[in-house]
Amino acid sequence: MKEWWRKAVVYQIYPKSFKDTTGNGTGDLPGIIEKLDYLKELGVDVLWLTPIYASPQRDNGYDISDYYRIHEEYGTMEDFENLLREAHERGLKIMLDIVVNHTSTDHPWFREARKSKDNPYRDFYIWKEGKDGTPPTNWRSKFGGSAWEKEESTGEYYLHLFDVTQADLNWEHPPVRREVYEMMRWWLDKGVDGFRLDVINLISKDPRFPDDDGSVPPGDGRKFYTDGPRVHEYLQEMNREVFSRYDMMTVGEMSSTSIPECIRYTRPDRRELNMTFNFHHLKADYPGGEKWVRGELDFPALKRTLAEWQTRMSENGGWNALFWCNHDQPRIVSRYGDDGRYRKESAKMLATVIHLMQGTPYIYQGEEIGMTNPDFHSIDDYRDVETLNMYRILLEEGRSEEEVMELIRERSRDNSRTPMQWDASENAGFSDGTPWIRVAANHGEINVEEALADPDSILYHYKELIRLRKECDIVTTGDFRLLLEDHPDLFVYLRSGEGEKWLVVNNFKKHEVSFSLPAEVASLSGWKGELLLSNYPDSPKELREQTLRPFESVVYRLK
Ligand code: TEU
Repeated sequence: MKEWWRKAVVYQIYPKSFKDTTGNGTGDLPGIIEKLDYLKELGVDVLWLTPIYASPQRDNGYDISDYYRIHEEYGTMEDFENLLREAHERGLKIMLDIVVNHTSTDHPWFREARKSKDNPYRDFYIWKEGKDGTPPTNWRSKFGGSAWEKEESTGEYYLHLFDVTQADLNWEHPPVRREVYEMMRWWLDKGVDGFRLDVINLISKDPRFPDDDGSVPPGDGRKFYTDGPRVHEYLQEMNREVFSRYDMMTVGEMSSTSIPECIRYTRPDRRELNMTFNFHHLKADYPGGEKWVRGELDFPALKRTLAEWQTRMSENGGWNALFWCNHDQPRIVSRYGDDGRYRKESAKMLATVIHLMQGTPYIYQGEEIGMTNPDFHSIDDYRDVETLNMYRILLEEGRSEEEVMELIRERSRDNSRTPMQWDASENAGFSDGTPWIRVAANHGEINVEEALADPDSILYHYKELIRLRKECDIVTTGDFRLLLEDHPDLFVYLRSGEGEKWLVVNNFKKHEVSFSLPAEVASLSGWKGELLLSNYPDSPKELREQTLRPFESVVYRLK
């Protein structure tokens, strides 16, 4: 099918935490092969693997030291080729994570570059003189601290928007771009089917490198490199040199981006990317956009944001990647749902909300069984570089240990990185050794084995959503309209297309809410509705005024 990616469902695998077959406590490629039948059964089409390349693992593989080798703990190139073959035999596609905003400082390019100012690889990275003993600009790293590190041997600073061991590549330098395109083609020639491009909207920096005057929050320098001056030119070149030559899919991870920019990135006639991830809906519980401050979900803001991205992208020919979870985000059921008494109901409701919007949905490992944040209490249980940096920085700022740990429990990226829960055994069936990060204590109740045995499980709800998408084109092509915009508890929307209308009604609250038909629906001729999907066994079969129970979600086909 032309543009098959519009109708596809993607499943994200974090290999480190998926399935260990060697007993070293770290997941691996043979572990993924072992679970392909499970993924096929779920009904997904594409598997996105977060980085599997050689890496010192300071940032779990987002710090690459060799783009052409498999990280040892994950297996060999032969294992990768087996995975590709086994996946393809089952009709599953493989998407790799491409990290080219930066490399590890262990990459041979950087090892050369740091040696001297006239090294042939010097310009692969971004070097600047300091200003009277201070860094070249006041830009902040996304993981805390300055975005510049002084290299003692030459006295110049290099830029790192992330960890100090993740040096930003200099995209202005043509040999960098040539190397990147060649590497991409090398993997595509092997048979991979798509790329997820890490922070790809950060690759073009303002060549003036100005200080951030703080006039636009958060004032950390991002306005000088986010959706930067040459980013569209680079992506068009990448498309010409690489993507256009293969039948593949591309999704760009876009940090702090905007709707107009994402329209530009994804409009097919511009020949850049197929779709983008944006994070605005996952900041609805960040007060003032700040991650490291506790906050409650601003529900009206969440609805407004999702609806705006739906309608404006679609009206202008753009395409969204739809998601609640990934390896950087806390578990959605613990965040916008309820991970206690209403775990099942709220996880299903959230799944319905995201899967019935327009775009290509992504499921992050464990989301389909309603995995929760692990509720760790000691900083020693955490592994993530950002979490450990912020722990130190927040304490230095004078915040109390208790407050900092509370924040970390809520916000840490490790919330989603604990081992996949396959069964109720000691390490959740993830590993026979000691897992690299602790398994969540609730794996006795929450695991794949249990979900497969329970016809009412979250897993089967996901399966049903995937089936609906496959069988009914309205899910892919229909228009989206937000209804009851100002309702404080309900997220209601209407999809229209293919000669049908679907009404999707979701209670985001832990209490009962009475629902009466929005005027737009009541005025439709006859407005008889047939129940297509719900998350309670006895939701009304026909559409009518009703009382929605906590987190109840109902979907009607209107006739
Ligand atoms: O993340 C980019 C990114 O900006 C975030 O989602 C980041 O985790 C957040 O700002 C921290 O608060 C991507 C990867 O998904 C992430 O795992 C990597 O650490 C990062 O790029 C660097 O490669």
